[in-house]
Amino acid sequence: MKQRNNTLGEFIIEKQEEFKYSSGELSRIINAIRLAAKVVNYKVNKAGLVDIVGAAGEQNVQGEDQQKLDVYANEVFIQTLINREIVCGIASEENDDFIAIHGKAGDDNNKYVVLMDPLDGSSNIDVNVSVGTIFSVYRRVTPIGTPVTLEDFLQPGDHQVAAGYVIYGTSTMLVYTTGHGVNGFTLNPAIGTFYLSHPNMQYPKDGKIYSVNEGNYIHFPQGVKDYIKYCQMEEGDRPYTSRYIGSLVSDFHRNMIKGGVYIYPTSSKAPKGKLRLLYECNPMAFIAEQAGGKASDGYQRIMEIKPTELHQRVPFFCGSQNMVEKAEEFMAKYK
Ligand code: P6P
Repeated sequence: MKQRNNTLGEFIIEKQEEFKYSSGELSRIINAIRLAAKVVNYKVNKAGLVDIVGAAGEQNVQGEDQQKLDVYANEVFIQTLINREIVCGIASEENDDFIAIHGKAGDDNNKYVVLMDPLDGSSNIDVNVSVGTIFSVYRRVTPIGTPVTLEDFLQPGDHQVAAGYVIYGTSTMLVYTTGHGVNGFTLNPAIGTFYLSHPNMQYPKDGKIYSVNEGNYIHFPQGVKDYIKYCQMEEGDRPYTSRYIGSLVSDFHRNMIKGGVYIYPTSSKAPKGKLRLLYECNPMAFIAEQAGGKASDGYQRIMEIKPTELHQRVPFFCGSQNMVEKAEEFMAKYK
């Protein structure tokens, strides 16, 4: 059947009935993210032209130099969500603590929380490599009408009601799921409209691309070292191709279209891994599983992990099901 050239706005309205518990608030969250993505996209595309490139001189909670575009993107997404009065709390990679949001009437009646990495891969901005925004949405677990608490954010990934990313690349795309498959929308910058360009995205079960920072090889667990050697062996459809952009959203997006696996393991330099569970791994895992892919920490499903800290890090193995499972086989040998 010819896919009608839906705009994101039309798509959200059409799918509204799928949000059986939502009175339209979840749709309004996606719409808020749609607007913020356009605003950030405009600045990202101008980054080389105006003085917002380069470190802001401050450091974020991760101790990483905060690029001005990081700060800008964080403020745009936070403000857009606050203005729409649809969430009761926001957690961001750029903020030490979560942000409690009270309605204009000072109420706490909104029932969703949003967690995000407003500009992942921002160290690539100065070298003109694509970057992305990652977001994750939960229903709050504490009583509506009471102030949001840390408990509302420390939920396992299986409780997500929506997750997605924006990739600011050769074209700007918004890819998201609400638990009913994964759909990708491409921005037409001339008119500022997202069009459904990638309906029902599926992770190929197999692939020939592995994405890992092999510069850390000597620091990797033996199971990861063995898997990398497996990928490099001359046998069957191997050796695979190594592709690592250094931007999770970009590597993930390419692997979802072409087939592949992304691995950020523990290492002696990153004993718990580098990626954050709440606003990088869980949302990408939700998308991966909804597209028929897989996401684990090398041993268990990412979305089963019960979070204990807002910015906790986990090892991340994500992508084509058969490739993740092969990597897990090597990891299991040394458990
Ligand atoms: P490394 C970007 O900082 C990021 O969080 C991911 O987007 C990316 O895949 C990874 O870290 C790159 O980390 O240590 O390989 O430079």
